[in-house]
Amino acid sequence: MRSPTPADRFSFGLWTVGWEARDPFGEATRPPLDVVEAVHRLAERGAWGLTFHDDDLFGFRPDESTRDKQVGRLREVLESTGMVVPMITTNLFTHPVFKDGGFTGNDRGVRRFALRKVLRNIELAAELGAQTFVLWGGREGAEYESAKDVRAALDRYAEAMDLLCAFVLDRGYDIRFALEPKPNEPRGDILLPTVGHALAFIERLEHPELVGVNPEVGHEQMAGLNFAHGIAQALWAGKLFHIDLNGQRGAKYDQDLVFGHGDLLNAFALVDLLETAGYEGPRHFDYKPSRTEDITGVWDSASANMRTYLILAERAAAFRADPEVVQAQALAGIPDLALPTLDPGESLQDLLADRSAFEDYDPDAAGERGYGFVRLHQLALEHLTGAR
Ligand code: GLT
Ligand code: MN
Ligand code: MN
Ligand code: MN
Repeated sequence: MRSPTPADRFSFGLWTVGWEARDPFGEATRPPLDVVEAVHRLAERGAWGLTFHDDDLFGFRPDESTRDKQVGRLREVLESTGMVVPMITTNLFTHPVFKDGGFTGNDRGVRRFALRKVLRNIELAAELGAQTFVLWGGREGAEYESAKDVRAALDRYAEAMDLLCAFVLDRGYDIRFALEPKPNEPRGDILLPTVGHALAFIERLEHPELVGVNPEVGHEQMAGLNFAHGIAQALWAGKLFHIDLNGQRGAKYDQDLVFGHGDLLNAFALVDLLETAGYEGPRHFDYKPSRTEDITGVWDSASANMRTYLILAERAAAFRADPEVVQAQALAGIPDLALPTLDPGESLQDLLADRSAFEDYDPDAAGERGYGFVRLHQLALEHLTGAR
């Protein structure tokens, strides 16, 4: 397998490799990781970009000199390594002030503070050339129905997004927003819980063209959904602005495993989709090196994400190129689905007049067709596992 290169556009959150592995039951198992060290180690492994929250880089409410110093250190290491910052995001979840949410907290002062914190970080995104601004609303939600007026909360969410879009337009920044859905954790129920909810929300905003989604593999899988299907719909809607790749094993707490270390067949389908659908955005890993790992394990796991992606891309290409697969796809009717159901120029009236479509159609005969989907999927599995 070839090594990753910047042309692959692999990026990592500073909070991923930098996770000290504190969980609800135990303290940190690893020391803090400095941003300069992180960028060097990622660059030497072939990564292209670093992403971060404001708090990851300079903490919550730093004084101006600390903030400037940290941004300066980041700029320097970007310059010396050639790494870029394709995406920035704001932490609206760690500090107690956000315990009932940022944009949709019941407390109006908290909402105004949250907006200012995000606006400040959008300025930094513009300064560093980041073109995507992610918003994960992990604290936007509730544990109890009686605690949140969900329709009012959605009004406030939309109000916030409209303000952020107006800001970017007013300043002339080349930045688009990507909403990251998650069904639950840390809140009992999070607003905009899935890709579908987010897509529907976006269409009701004042500037839908500036807002897309940043789906995370594990988050959709926590909701029992097919991630590759969700991504296909986001692509179809022109809304896949960014993506968080990782692994999740079933509907349980958010595992943030290495990409491919969860549902491997779905990861295979996903890479096949991204590589063939013309997605040109970052391949961003949002995983957590497991708590059992020391720093060697951190860097091994970072490399594992990129290596898995490249392996799956290679296997997916081999799958598509296999003549037996092409034949099985034809038998399964895969190419036929791309044909419009009506002929070019055929009208609804023509369809209504076409006896072969209904009166003379033999549904029983059509119902006897075998599609061969199982054989086709087995061919996929054999390519994926290297058996073919
Ligand atoms: C947090 C969350 C991730 C989001 C990050 C962006 S923060 O780690 O669990 O899924 O992508 O805010
Ligand atoms: Mn996650
Ligand atoms: Mn996460
Ligand atoms: Mn994520």
